[in-house]
Amino acid sequence: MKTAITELFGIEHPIIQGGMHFVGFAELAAAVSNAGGLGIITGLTQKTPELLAKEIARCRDMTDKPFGVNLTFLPAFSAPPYPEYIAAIVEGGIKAVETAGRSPEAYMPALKAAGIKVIHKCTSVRHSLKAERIGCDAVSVDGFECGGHPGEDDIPNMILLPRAAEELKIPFVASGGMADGRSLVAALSLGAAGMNMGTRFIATKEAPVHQNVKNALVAATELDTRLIMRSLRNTERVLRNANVDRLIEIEREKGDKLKIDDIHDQVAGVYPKIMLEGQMDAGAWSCGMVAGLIHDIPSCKELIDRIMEEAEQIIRSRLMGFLDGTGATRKV
Ligand code: FMN
Repeated sequence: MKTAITELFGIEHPIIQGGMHFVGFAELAAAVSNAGGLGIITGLTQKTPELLAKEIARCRDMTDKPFGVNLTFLPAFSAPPYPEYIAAIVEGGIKAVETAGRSPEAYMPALKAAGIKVIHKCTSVRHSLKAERIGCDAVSVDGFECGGHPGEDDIPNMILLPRAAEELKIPFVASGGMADGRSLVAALSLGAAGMNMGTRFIATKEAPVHQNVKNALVAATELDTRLIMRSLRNTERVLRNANVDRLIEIEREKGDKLKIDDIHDQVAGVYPKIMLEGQMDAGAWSCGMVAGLIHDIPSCKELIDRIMEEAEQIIRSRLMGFLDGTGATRKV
């Protein structure tokens, strides 16, 4: 399948693995890229630019296919040394960067000068248009369903994607709630040129996280995520657990007076405990509603091959069937 996204990034299939804190290590990025998608190393999970340079080199040892790096731009008071991280990316020969969080505008000249293709993750049409204006090559349009930070507009992909298609000139991928061939065909139908998956890629053989995390995703349903930190305008969709229930109780008690310090124990430094040690109640961790569509733990290649086969089958058989008259009695 060729789309604007496969051509932009030089990949075989229009499937991107979104950056994920304490998940997007070299093992996962390489496995996704080896399977024909675009694997992404999560830049800030590496505590220093030097460590990111090593992680890029490790990934390069595991794949000769293109892979990218995610750079999440945090509020100014906690800003890591972004120019140094970008230097590590450029020197590592990376040609694709997924930016997220705040606008990457200040860093676009450095990224473009190095010939890097930038895909910015946005949760709204207005932010997508801004990304286009400042020279991003593509956008990852992240609907309300998504794991992580869905923004504050709460527009699901059924509306957000066609709205993005109405306004954008640059290509975009659908992000949030994507899991299988059905998701890919739906995304293409709504105007996207591919899809970005986060949560689904955690439940794969190669994702270097504790087995408890993968099992929790298989066990979870679409009813099991919660939105937290809404009153701080930093909304995050997470998997429900004992500590998330406690966090929500604190939010209820404090109302508009909630400060980040009030929920420090539930959100600060919890990712290593969950992802690496498998302490599933240690705190809040990002997870999409798509957990309801995750029923197994395949390898990245099995997952991507299955998605592409299913997408082709849906297009050639199910959709064409509606046109050639055989579709009326077809269930799948
Ligand atoms: N997005 C970022 O830009 N930076 C991150 O550090 C980041 N960490 C994430 C950690 C986890 C555990 C998950 C599930 C998502 C994270 N995301 C992050 C968001 C994903 O890149 C992706 O946009 C999102 O998961 C898409 O929604 P989905 O989970 O429904 O596929």
